[in-house]
Amino acid sequence: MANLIFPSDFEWGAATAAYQIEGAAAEDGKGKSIWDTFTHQKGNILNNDTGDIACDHYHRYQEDIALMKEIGLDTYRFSISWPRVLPAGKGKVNQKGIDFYKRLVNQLLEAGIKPAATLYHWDLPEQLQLKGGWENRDTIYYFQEYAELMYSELGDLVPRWITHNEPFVVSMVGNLFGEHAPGYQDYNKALQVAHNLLVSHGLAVDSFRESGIKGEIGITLNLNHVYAKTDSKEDQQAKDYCDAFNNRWFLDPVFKAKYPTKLLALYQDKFGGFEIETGDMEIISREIDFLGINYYSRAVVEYAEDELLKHKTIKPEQAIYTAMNWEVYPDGLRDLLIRLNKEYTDKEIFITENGAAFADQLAADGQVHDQPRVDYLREHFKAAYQAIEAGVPLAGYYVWSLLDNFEWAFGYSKRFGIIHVDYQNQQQRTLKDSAKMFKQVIADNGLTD
Ligand code: GBH
Repeated sequence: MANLIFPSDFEWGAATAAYQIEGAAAEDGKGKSIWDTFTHQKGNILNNDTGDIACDHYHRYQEDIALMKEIGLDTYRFSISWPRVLPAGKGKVNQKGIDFYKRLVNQLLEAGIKPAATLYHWDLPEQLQLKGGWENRDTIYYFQEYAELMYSELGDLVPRWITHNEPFVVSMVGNLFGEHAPGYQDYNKALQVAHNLLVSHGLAVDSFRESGIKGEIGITLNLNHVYAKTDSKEDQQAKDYCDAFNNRWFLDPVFKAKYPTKLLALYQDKFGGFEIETGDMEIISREIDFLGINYYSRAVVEYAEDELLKHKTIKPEQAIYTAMNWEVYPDGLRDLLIRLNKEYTDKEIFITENGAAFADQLAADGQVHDQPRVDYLREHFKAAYQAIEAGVPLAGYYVWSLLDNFEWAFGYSKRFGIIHVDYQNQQQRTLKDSAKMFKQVIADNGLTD
């Protein structure tokens, strides 16, 4: 019998993103996104995989909703492909794209599953990238118009909205590390992109309030709880820099209307800064209804004199690592939630993503015995429970991911799903052991420690 029981209104869900599962990349009038372009340039993605077909969810969404229902999900988080509904990013609407999301949302509601829609999970319309993408301030206003379109089309049906997924990854991984579309390695660009994303978030919140629709709106940040290798003053400084770069750069503007002072000064000194218009910080810090967090692992850092940000990440030995080489560290989720509640917000928090990639195999019995993922999820559920016990208003938990899918730079080589997808065999879906475990957790609204 389950002895760790969650609050009765706690919501259990799973998450996906449009480019990672939909496929139908050029169907029914969809425009190209920067990910279509990026994946078709050889060498960007492992095995030169693309999202052209992905899980073919665009055609199989009914089957996928039936599987969600079988697992017993309370809620499902998906993202809307901006170029599917606005092929050029602005202007002419693609009705067939709108219709797809209407069908999806209506069927979810019919199945008793609460839809949660993310407006931006990285697939910027290519036409907007040609005009400078997120670095161009105009994109902010096009995003707001796109958001308004979706509120008016789906606002009565979708009770939970997320403006952006992981502005850190969009700005830094896409424009500083160059591993994601659009593939730049330019600090100035990355900082301007981060700022513009945040302003666009605030404006999309404004439009949401003005629309008068009933639901709730928030933003999803990927947060990396940071630990110092030792108590030394240097390592503590390293931790502070790493936290400012990864976490506070986004948390502080959203909740405190300012950038971290020390890091902002360093950026201004080093790169001349980026453009912040009068009123931007007020826009960015508009009141939201909830904070979404994506948690996968922690960071452990030590002091590194030669680094711009005075730290480097170390990989603790004697730890378990996932197929992404990310350390399994459930306590970090608890610590992070407690910190957010203490330092940033009393609002509800949703874990909008948590999960792990492991080298799953379809076994001879036709099943997928993904014990490492079962263990990973159970330990993180327990950490979430502990945070609730400590008083954190954690309201729901979306597992990443519903399906194995296109894992960005790693293509199809990494499997995060609780449902196995056999890309070689007509996209056959199989519930993994982790999905069955999750089904039980949902049925019990809790688990046994
Ligand atoms: C998410 O991003 C995305 O929202 C989702 O689309 C994606 O499929 C999923 O996660 C899985 O990758 O190398 O140890 O320093 C995750 C973003 C950013 C996760 C940085 C881990 C650092 C790990 N992440 N990160 S480490």
